[in-house]
Amino acid sequence: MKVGILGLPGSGKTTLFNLLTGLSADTTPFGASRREANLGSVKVPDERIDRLVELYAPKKTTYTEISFVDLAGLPKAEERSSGIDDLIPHLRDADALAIVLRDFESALPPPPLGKVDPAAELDAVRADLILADMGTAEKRLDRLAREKKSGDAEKVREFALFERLHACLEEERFLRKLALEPPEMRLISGYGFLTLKGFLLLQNRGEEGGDEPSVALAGAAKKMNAPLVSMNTLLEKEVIELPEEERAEFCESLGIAGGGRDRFIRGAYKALKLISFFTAGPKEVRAWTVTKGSNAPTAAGKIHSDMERGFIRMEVIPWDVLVELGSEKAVKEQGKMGLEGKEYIVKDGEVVVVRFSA
Ligand SMILES: Nc1nc2c(ncn2[C@@H]2O[C@H](COP(=O)(O)OP(=O)(O)OP(=O)(O)O)[C@@H](O)[C@H]2O)c(=O)[nH]1
Ligand SMILES: [Mg+2]
Repeated sequence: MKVGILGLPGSGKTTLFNLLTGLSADTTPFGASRREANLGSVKVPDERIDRLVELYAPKKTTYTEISFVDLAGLPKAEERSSGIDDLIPHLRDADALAIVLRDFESALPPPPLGKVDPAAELDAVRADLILADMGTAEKRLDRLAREKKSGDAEKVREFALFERLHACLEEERFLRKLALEPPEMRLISGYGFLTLKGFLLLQNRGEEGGDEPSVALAGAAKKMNAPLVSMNTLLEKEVIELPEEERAEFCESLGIAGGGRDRFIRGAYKALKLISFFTAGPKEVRAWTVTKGSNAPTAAGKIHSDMERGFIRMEVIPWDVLVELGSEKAVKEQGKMGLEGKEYIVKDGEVVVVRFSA
């Protein structure tokens, strides 16, 4: 699973990428070339795993991972001829997009819109995404207009669907606002529409900003159904470079909560619309990832394809029940273990054992 980091030039994308990954990609102003993309992956912090580890003391612990791609800044309006086209292959490839909004003063580089205005930056990025999708929809519509002349009912239906998409974008709304039916989603899944993806917003603060999200951005994020994280990325990097026992005091002296890196990663995870389930034993405690709403065999297939093919049943215990009662045995004795079939929808935080025939 991959999250693309985008935003206007100099909004702090690469600084964020470095905070997330612990890498040291170049952040000299205007230093990065337009096509350059940095790629790195990070463990998703998860307290539930830590609790399970206390219980099982396993030889090995495996967290889930997300990869992040740091992209060049979107071009400014007057440079639009170069378009966001260069970036689109990277964006299409991402499962969710994180938009970095600059809310800090600095001369180097100056704010891309001439002044610090994160809400306006969000509008600019949104407009770019909508424009890109509009281009995709128009290309397909042109083709379908010709194809549907044959009277092919399927093409006629598809044409009508793409007209709906186009109309939605013309109203400056993201495609994810359309309540599309599963067959419609399947029809358009191959086009890589950007405004269908999950989104996450970062309000990138300056020295005096603190880390409470501003009301205006919180409103915009809510409308987009996107988690919003507010932090000073540069400072957060200093924080995590300190020894753990010094962090709290440092944060307090700066008037920030800290923990921004973890908040952001968890937000990204949320934007991806994923849930985690766990397998736990003395050998390994491990988190697995599956799209929200997946059934038990699909989830089992993440562990091993044989488990999906030969799926019989799934033993299910919510992690907190397991931690509270202290052992699988105690859970079973109290009748708190679920034994679920193929239709069962796996929920976030369940510890499972798959029964299958090889
Ligand atoms: N004060 C302050 N400065 C920051 C913050 N985040 C980044 N910067 C500075 O802003 C400059 C640009 O940061 P980058 O991370 O390179 O920005 P970018 O969005 O990757 O820039 P492009 O790749 O050129 O589009 C660097 O000098 C950073 O040190 C922040 O939270 N606060
Ligand atoms: Mg950069």
